[in-house]
Amino acid sequence: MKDRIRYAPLRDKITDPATAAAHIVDGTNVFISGFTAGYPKMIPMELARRAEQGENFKINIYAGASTGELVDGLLSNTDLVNWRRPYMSDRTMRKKINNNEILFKDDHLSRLSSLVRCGDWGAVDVAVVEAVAITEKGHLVPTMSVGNTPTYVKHADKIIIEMSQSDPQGLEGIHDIFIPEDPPYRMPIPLYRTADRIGKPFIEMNPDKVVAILESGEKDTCAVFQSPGEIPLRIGEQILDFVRHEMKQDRLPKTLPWQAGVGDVSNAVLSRFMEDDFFQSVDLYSEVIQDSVLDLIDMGKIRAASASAMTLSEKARDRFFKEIYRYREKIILRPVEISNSPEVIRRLGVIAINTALEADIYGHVNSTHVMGSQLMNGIGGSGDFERNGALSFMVTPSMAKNGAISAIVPMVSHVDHSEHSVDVIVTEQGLVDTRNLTPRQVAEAVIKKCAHPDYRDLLWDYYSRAVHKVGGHEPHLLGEAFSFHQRFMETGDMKI
Ligand code: 0RQ
Repeated sequence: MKDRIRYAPLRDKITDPATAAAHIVDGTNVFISGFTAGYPKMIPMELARRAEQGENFKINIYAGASTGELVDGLLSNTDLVNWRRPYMSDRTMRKKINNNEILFKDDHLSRLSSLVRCGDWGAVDVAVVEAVAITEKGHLVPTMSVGNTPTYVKHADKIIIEMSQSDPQGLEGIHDIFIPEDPPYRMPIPLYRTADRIGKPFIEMNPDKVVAILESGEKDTCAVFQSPGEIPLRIGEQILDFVRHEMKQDRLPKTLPWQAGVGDVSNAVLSRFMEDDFFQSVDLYSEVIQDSVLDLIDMGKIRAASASAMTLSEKARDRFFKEIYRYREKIILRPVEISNSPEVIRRLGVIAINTALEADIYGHVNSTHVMGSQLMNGIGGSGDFERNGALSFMVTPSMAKNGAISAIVPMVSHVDHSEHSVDVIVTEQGLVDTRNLTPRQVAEAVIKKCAHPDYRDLLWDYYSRAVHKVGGHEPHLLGEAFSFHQRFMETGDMKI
């Protein structure tokens, strides 16, 4: 491990997990690295061990976005979490948040670092971060994600480092760390092309704040990607057909970068690029890089891929690590406030694709709360990209739970993305470009093209009665707007 700590004075800080974790006690604000990958593992395991031995304490845990089983799963199972921010996707944690046992607030990911720097999240007591190296000058080289780590390290009173032995030192050079200015006197972020590097290849760190360094052989829990099913492929195909058509008509420049959220649909869209001769040289300006990006790089189709993290399957991670020097030329990992910056997304003209739980007939979207009340994961970066993209797609299968739920409803039960942020709605049934349609035209097209045939008559019945009985710009029957949801909650099926 000593070769990874090139700043010699810090080698004295190598210690064991119990000694390191002693800096974390009841009420400590713990700010961790991690954005789907690159989160600490040794300290959470040690905290869980203490809890299992009967120590009674709770911590506030702040990450970049979701982490893995060893953080959110383990800490929730051992009842150690008081507050958790931001996005998470762990089942146990989700349950406890919905039971109000864990305090949670959903935020746009791009805003968080700045809020922390302004002190809005309280004191940064301890930063716990995973790294592949410490440079000669005592700066930190992160692992597979950047997230909010630069800000957490900058503002922490104490820093604990988990030095990964499983991530290769070849990751050094892939990161581009730039911390923008804070309100009210913000200068522009000087990023004009996806491939631009505007910062340093390490996170600036005051080595005097480092209280402990641990040797870690633990690996990130890997993503599991199945080959895309029929529905994601159909959605992906329609998006590419639509964009190709817009580009051929000269309504959209050919060089716009793409963003795709996490999950099967994003993977399906990207895998469609492989078979498509029209898209030969693609830029990705996204928040997460998934398996299919490596395939596209191998095919020579990627000019540059910029994100805040790499979320890979085990197989893809092995392949990436083996040929890291080749992949590193195309991939840039940035702080999430840069990868998701509204300013940069708008400047570059990103084509954004994100996933909804449900959309309503007028194009408002719920991505986060099932039946209006139960948190699923959080808004993540979807709002950053949908609101600011040059062209914003919102995608969803037309039905969930074996057809008992329609993803197209009269009125969404929670609003994350309003009609003003969503340009195109896509299900496997069809696609509606809402940009030049009135709300009534949107409703008619969405019912006809996006809703599943099993729900079209019900939706049409609601809409036509709303038009005739109430009228207006976006006609609604307020007493019935949530009748689909109510029916599901009472009978287990939205159909009558
Ligand atoms: O339930 O897990 O019990 O089977 O929701 O749905 O279809 O598997 O889709 O995994 O892509 O998740 C919106 C949650 C979709 C996700 C959401 C049920 C369904 C299933 C999952 P089960 P699918 P996905 C990148 C950008 C917001 C954040 C974001 C998400 C489960 O994409 O969190 O985009 N997005 N971030 O059965 C009730 C409905 C439902 C429903 C689906 N209408 N009502 N349940 N389900 N539709 C991430 C970062 O920022 C890092």
